[in-house]
Amino acid sequence: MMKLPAIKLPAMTLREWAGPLTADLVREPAKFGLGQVPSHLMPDATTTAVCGFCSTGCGLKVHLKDGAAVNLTPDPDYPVNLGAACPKGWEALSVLDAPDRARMPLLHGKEVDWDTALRYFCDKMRGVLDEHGPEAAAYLSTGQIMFEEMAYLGALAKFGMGMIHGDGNTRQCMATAVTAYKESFGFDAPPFTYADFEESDVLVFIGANPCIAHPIMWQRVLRNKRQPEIIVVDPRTTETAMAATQHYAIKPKSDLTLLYGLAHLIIRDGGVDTSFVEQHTSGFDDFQRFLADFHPARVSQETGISVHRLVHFAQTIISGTPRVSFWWTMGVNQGHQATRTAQAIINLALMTGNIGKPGTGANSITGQCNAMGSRLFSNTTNLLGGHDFRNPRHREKVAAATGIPVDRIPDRPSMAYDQILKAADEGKVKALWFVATNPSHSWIDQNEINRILDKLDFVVVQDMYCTTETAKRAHLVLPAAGWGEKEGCFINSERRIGYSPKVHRAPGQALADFHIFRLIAHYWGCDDLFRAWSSPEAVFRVLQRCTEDQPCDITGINGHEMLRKSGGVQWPLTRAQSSKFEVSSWKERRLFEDGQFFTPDKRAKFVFDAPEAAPEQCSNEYPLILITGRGTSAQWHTETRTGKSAVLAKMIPEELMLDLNAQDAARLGVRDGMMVRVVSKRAELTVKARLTTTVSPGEVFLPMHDSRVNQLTHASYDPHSRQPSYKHSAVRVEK
Ligand SMILES: Nc1nc2c(c(=O)[nH]1)N[C@H]1C(S)=C(S)[C@@H](COP(=O)(O)OP(=O)(O)OC[C@H]3O[C@@H](n4cnc5c(=O)[nH]c(N)nc54)[C@H](O)[C@@H]3O)O[C@H]1N2
Ligand SMILES: Nc1nc2c(c(=O)[nH]1)N[C@H]1C(S)=C(S)[C@@H](COP(=O)(O)OP(=O)(O)OC[C@H]3O[C@@H](n4cnc5c(=O)[nH]c(N)nc54)[C@H](O)[C@@H]3O)O[C@H]1N2
Ligand code: SF4
Ligand SMILES: [Mo]
Repeated sequence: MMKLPAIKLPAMTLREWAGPLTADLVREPAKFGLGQVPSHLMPDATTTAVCGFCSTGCGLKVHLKDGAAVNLTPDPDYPVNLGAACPKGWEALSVLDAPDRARMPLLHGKEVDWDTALRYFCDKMRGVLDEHGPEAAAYLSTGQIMFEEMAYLGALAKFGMGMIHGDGNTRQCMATAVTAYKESFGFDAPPFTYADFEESDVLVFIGANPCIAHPIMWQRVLRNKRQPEIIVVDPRTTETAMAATQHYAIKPKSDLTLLYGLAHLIIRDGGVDTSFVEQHTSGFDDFQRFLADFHPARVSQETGISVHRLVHFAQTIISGTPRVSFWWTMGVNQGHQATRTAQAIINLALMTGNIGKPGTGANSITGQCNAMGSRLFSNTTNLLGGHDFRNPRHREKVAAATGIPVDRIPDRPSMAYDQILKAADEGKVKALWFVATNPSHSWIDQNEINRILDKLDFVVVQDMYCTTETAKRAHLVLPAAGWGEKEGCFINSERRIGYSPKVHRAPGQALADFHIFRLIAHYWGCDDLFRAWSSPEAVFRVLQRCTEDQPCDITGINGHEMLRKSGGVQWPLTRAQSSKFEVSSWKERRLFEDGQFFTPDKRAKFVFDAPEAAPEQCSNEYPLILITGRGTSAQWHTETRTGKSAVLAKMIPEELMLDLNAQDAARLGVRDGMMVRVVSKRAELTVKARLTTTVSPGEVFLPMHDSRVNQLTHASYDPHSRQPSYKHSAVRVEK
């Protein structure tokens, strides 16, 4: 038999291989070169901003000299981060000066002036829409521009230019949570506030790796003084799993069975909060009958967790009726039964009465800085303000609030992202307009999307950088200003609306997305419709009117100024609330304190379905499951931004590494550091093997940040949310 290669302890190997641990970076940023002030540039003024990377939404103090940013530091007074920031936040300014910033519009790769670019854009788009109808052109938006901009895009494309379809990269990310909440609570309403991290007795993280992906949320967990149990459900032994008190390394995509198994044990062992269930929920009896089959022996067999440990997990949630909060991210949202899995988490919170109280909740952590803004204001699946395109009363209301004639509002929602791409493949969609997203790298089964993009009549990419994989395939590139080069608002994971100012000049002729949309409205000839949409703040006011009487009502916010002064405001804030509240009481608010949900009967619903096997299973030819996700706290998605920082470059592995369990490596004769081929039915890549115990035998892991990884992934989707299942593809590894 082959000798097993020597393995070091996982914590050590992670530190050696993946660079410094996030916790060190947060504690001692200067040691890693973060936040250095250039000595010749001593700032003369300071303003505050909200970070434009992840959905934590940290407050940053931006230090200015002669009105321009020279440096930044985390804001100690902002209620989110309380003076901490992760490496990306610290480096937010330096990535703005990269040499590959888009400075001029590019038409077929050649620089042109804005007038030429905008005429071309309007001629081409109008040509497609006139000749082939309103379904022939679509836009694909983002969770990474300000929501005033995002709303302008959605309104311009649909109400102004007459498109029916537009989706966004939030489909890749948040569609599952949206669908799950809507069905269970009656509205897409994450109930929590970050104080819940500090106020729980038990925190359960399912398919979430906050140490890497939301490091400052993790800092909030570390502030918890209740000596909490921290439970992590993740097939991999992540940094977060290492820091947890209990780690359940389940078989990939067996979460639904696990969660039903826990519900079964909670009922068996008398852990149900019957009074909450009777007063505030519906469907529990059917759920209870359904759970009868999920006895521990079966659940143990299907998840790989022993019966003894399942019982311990269930007991941790119920014994002594602790405050339990449940947190989930992409390990749940990206799956073939993602919506039901998210709802199985919601069901656990409901049946144990863990909602609407400090330290509780069924809490979806969002991803991008403004993913929550896109859920309310992107005008893609929902009509502005969480309304329904199909509902004539909603169309009337939004028409009145926006001043747009009602007959310009489509009476149906957009197709989902994958359906738009399918229609493009079938020749029904001829033109696509991408704004602040890079799907040639990030979309599932990448060779397919690239094949489809190459057939289109017209591809427009509006981005900060002209070198993105998608921009390289575009007929027209529109150069955009980025975070810090324009103003507007983001909504973070806890529903907090924060304002970010302009502190840096955009390069060349790059323009704020907001101004690009205004110019397009003008060149298209529909600027009359948007007369009231003259500035981000004016759009903010329009959007406030759209939210009136919705669960996300923000009519009580007195403009951008109030957001700047108050450390951000969580939705809702109605006029009535705002006249009644003191500023100090806005700092932290959670939903459902009165047990009233947004469904017609005000009860939260138990929703469930039988578990099914993932579509692509292992075979003799492809015996390993490929999991993908975030690599380090210094890398952001397709690396267009973070890849430009010399400081961040020192914190990441030099090349793409495949995490491979030592047992599998021994069987394959692969040694640590050897180059191997990873082969799926769709493609093969050559990468460096990293032998580790952080993945189980039979599983391998690749970070999503390398542009090749999505060549391997198998395209399947949750049927309810149509979110791609990025984390379950069959592969083999060859020497
Ligand atoms: N540094 C950094 N931070 C980021 C981002 C970034 O690119 N870089 N992106 C932001 C965005 S948009 C998002 S959406 C979030 C994502 O934040 P996370 O969801 O926390 O990150 P991921 O690494 O994609 O996935 C989380 C975990 O799911 C696990 N997982 C895989 N399959 C399964 C499964 O079947 N069951 C369970 N229970 N777990 C599984 C993976 O092993 C992984 O550790 O991060 C945000 N923050
Ligand atoms: N295999 C695998 N693939 C995944 C995932 C996974 O876990 N595994 N996760 C998925 C998830 S959760 C997500 S959110 C997606 C992210 O996928 P993408 O959205 O494609 O990733 P980003 O690199 O964030 O792309 C954002 C783009 O917007 C540009 N940009 C930034 N700011 C601005 C701005 O203000 N204006 C304009 N116009 N452009 C701007 C950036 O330069 C960049 O090109 O990836 C998904 N893909
Ligand atoms: S945790 Fe997220 S919001 Fe905070 S500094 Fe890092 S990237 Fe920015
Ligand atoms: Mo995401």
